[in-house]
Amino acid sequence: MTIRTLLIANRGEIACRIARTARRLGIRTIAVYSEADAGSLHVESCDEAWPIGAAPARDSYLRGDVILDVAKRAGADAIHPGYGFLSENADFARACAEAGIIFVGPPASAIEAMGSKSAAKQLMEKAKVPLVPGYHGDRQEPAFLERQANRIGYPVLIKASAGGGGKGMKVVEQPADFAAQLASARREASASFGDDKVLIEKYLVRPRHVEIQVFADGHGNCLHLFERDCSVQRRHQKVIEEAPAPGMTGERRREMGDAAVAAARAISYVGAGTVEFIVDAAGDFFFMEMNTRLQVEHPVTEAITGLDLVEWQLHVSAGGTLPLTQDQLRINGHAFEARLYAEDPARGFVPQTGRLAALRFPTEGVRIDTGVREGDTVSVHYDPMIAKLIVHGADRTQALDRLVRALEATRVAGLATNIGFLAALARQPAFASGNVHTGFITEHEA
Ligand code: MV4
Repeated sequence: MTIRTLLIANRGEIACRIARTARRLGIRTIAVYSEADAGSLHVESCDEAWPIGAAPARDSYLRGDVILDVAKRAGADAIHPGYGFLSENADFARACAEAGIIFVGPPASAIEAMGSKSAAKQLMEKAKVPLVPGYHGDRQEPAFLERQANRIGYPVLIKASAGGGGKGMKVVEQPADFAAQLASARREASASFGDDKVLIEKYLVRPRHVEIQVFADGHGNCLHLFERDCSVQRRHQKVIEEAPAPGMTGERRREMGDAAVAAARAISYVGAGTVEFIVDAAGDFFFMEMNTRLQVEHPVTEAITGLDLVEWQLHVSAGGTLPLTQDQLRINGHAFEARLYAEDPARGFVPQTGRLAALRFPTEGVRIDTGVREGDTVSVHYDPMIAKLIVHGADRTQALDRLVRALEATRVAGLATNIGFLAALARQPAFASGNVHTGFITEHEA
């Protein structure tokens, strides 16, 4: 199989980034766009563009049926879903396959296997991937779950089985609070996911979030492209990511890499995926979830490996074998990514909308992934991310220095952004020391 025409079922920076690689590979690109995006950069970045509906995502970028129909009419051999939107929609992946169009992502069965946290944990347990002590079985009676919490030991965390990204999580400090927190977790899970099933875990205080990039082909090969540390988050929104993870040893990297590959193999994975772990103060690591898509922060992995992950995705989804073996991969230097958002730090980081009256980026020593240009409007309809700034250096100190410079040389006007917040974060001595964990922002906030 070869991909000659690729439909990009997304918008913004990721659609532009996918189009760039497709172009370089001589692949014709088809953009799709909502009514709000007719004049957008991703439309301009593609060879051809098709309208798919009104501005709200549910009326356009989430319309799998409409997008598949465009793909057929435009003669696309493949659809790249990017991240978000349809990227982890197993029904859409299956519909593509049934229509004879390559879904640039894993098989529908692999997406489904990771869709339920409890089911995923049961699979990971069988594959001997380390799990946080906890209960992830089918029994849901309050008295039974409370006994499990006592067995695990407090504090415990109640998570929605159908959840992800921190939604519906409840920390329980002591047995007296368990029943009320369980009821609350169930209500939230039911309202957010239409499924009130929960699981119980030992609550780790201030863990690091370290994730492993994995890649598999359809011929039984699977490897990892090292780790990213994404600990620096604000309310489960990643702010600065880096690769490799500070403090990682070669031995720990091999263990985590092997565990991530085992996780991918357990669900017959194909394509790019990310296995998320939380790491405690002692350096022990535990499986959290697997994201069955290309992630926002993939450029830091590209920076330290010198590879193009979208090129690998297209190659593997067209039936190719992985271009390299595990022993051919090396980490070169250090990379950071900072996410520039239209949001106001002075007002609780509320998303901002409006016209980007000015938008200027430095051109030296930084990769800018963006889907907007000066004069464009940030609308209420989509994620308010303006750009990702990605820097690379020979070591962490040099890369961090380049990040600070890149942030200082960026100019945005017309709406409030988090640029000052990012620069202050990057200049924090505690950040420079590499002592990052998921409570970092909370603890260093004025
Ligand atoms: C945890 C945890 C501590 N202990 N699980 C948040 C998102 C979801 N993917 C998992 N999360 C967490 N699970 C146990 N058993 C702490 C977090 C957590 C977190 C994890 C990754 C990145 C940022 C975070 C911020 C707060 C809490």
